[in-house]
Amino acid sequence: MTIDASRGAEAPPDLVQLLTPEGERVEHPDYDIDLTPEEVRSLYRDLVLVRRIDLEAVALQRQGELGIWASLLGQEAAQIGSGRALTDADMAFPTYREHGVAWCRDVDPVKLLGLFRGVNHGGWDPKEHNFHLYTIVIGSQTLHAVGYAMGIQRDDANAATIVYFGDGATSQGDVNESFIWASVFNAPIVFFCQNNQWAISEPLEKQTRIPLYRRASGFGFPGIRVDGNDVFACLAVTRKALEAARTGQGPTLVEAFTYRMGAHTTTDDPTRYRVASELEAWKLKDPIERVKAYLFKNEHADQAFFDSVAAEADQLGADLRRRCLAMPDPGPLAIFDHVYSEPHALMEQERAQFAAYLEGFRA
Ligand SMILES: Cc1ncc(C[n+]2csc(CCOP(=O)(O)OP(=O)(O)O)c2C)c(N)n1
Ligand SMILES: [Mg+2]
Repeated sequence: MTIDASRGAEAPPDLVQLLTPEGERVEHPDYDIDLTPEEVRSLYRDLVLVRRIDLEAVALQRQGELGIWASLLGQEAAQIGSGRALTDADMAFPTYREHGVAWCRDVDPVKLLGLFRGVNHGGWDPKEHNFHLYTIVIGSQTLHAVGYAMGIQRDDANAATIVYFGDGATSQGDVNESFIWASVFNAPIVFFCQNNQWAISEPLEKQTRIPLYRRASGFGFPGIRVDGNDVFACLAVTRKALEAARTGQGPTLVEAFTYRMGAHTTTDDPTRYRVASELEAWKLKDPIERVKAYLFKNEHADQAFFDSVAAEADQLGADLRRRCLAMPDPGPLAIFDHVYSEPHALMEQERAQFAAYLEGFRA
């Protein structure tokens, strides 16, 4: 396998950026945004808290309390920026890594852990939060999302759909089919691709010969690349794309150019396939540090503010840990629940058989 050590060292062309890694505000003719100091502080708080949720989950997995965890480290801005662009009426379809979007949809973070602890199949009500359950089968949620978008289009709802997927997922048939359906039916959807440069150990070069956002033009809708480590730009670009969807202008592909700073999941060891210098180059583009620098430089926040967010993060982490450990294990027969929405003869038969088998241990 060849490794391109220069990947990520330079900003790619055609990248919408509103906040540099040094925390300088830059203007963009098509994608500007006017944020109050309070709004920026709120985005900073979101970024810090979701990083903390993620860190705590990694620690819980390392201590044997979760079976596996997919870290979002490095992708906080892409998720918070896009997640905060959503209205309550919009619907989001995540992969398994969208913990930051879940935060924006008001999903209690402990509910994210149930699936990874193996105590449920995904612990929230998608309808309550307009946030679908996590999807592990790569790319399949794009088809679900386009179907949903076509539904709300027929309902004439003032809403849009957003679907998240990775760079690797763009090679899946499902994703390409969903692009075609969305395009031809002018579905109100935003395809939000977090290009974190890797699909487990496969680098981006194995997925595409052109920048991913340029794929959209072949399907007949606009594609745009945004600095995925810039929360302002992710917010501005996603907001505009969602508004286009809501107003009958059809789909947009947003490529959030970012980097997976951690392992693919806790079962993965990235030191086996990528060079350390690549990670070091991306650390300089940390999504949280640039917002902190911006707030400091512009005197929009003082040390007391940063300390209070850090204290809130500590408390959130401790609370998450406590509530994770308190999650009850399901009974052995629970596996038969929710397989079908209505009673099902075969399922009842299998449940009875398994109950009888378990009963045999009592004697
Ligand atoms: C259909 C399917 N094929 C293979 C896998 C195994 N798999 C899990 S994650 C992954 C890589 C996904 O990469 P990407 O789309 O870039 O998302 P990322 O994990 O980087 O966020 C693969 C191949 C799967 N879950 N589903
Ligand atoms: Mg990826």
